[in-house]
Amino acid sequence: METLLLDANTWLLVLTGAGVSAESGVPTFRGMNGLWEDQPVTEVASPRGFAKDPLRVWRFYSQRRAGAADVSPNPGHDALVAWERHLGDRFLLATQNVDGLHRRAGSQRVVEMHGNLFTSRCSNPDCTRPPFPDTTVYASGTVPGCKECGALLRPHIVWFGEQLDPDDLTRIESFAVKAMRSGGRLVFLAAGTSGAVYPAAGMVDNVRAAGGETWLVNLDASENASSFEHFVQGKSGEVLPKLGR
Ligand code: BV8
Repeated sequence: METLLLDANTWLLVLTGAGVSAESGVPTFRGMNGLWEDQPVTEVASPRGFAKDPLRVWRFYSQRRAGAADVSPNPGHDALVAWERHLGDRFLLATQNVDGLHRRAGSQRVVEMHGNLFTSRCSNPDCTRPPFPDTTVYASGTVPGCKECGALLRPHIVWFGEQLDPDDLTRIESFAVKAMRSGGRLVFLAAGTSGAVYPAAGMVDNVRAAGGETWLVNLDASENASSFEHFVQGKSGEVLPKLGR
């Protein structure tokens, strides 16, 4: 297997997707028995779907909240924690995953680009109540209401058609700019993602345009696999612990 050199000159930006949590038992979105198989994504992960049927959306997210609470990080998550401890502020992890497993494994320099299953917020944009930690698995048939304004609560998740948090995108971009300005070697590694969802799927192109090195660790060739210089095929829980040196 190729080796990823993590030396004093390396700045490492990692992007993870559902494949990194698959070995913890969290279902992925696409492919065999993926989450979206029996849930049309527009019906359960979009503002329109929530407006149309909040019960269905809360049933979908409550099931995932319960599932994610029951699983544990795997060696792929642990390898990323070790890389962060080795590289310090020359490491940043951007995750599309909303299951919270990276933080539970010990990752601290994490940007949860698509939000977090264990946070809810008021669906009323004019409400002053900020997003809050919420581990409640709401019983089927329940749509929780906001204590402050009475509007429906919603998962604090970025749905299709919704903008990502600009602060998150700025943090990721600033890391890459700082790496390039330092004269260091910017390395972008994507693991466990189908490369199907933007803007996350476009990160590899941005890094290549900036002259960075690109790696993909995935069970099979992702949609944007051809954009990566290095492709290590395999399970992230097996590949990541051996890849970094
Ligand atoms: C936005 C929350 C501005 C829900 C999610 C440019 C071009 C085309 C379209 C667009 C574009 N820009 C914006 C869009 C529209 C849209 C989009 O990208 N659509 C796609 C379908 C074409 N993007 C948006 O709407 C984004 N907002 O850009 O705002 C805007 C708005 C409208 C129009 C233009 C601009 C918001 C995107 C966020 C959506 N929310 N999640 C939830 O999680 O419940 S995305 C959803 O898919 C999940 O978060 C998930 O993380 C993400 C990506 O999936 P993956 O993580 O990659 O998982 P997947 O199952 O697909 O793949 C797993 C991979 O792992 C596989 O390859 C498999 O082989 C591999 N694997 C499996 N096991 C293992 C493994 N690998 C290693 N080891 C293993 N063991």
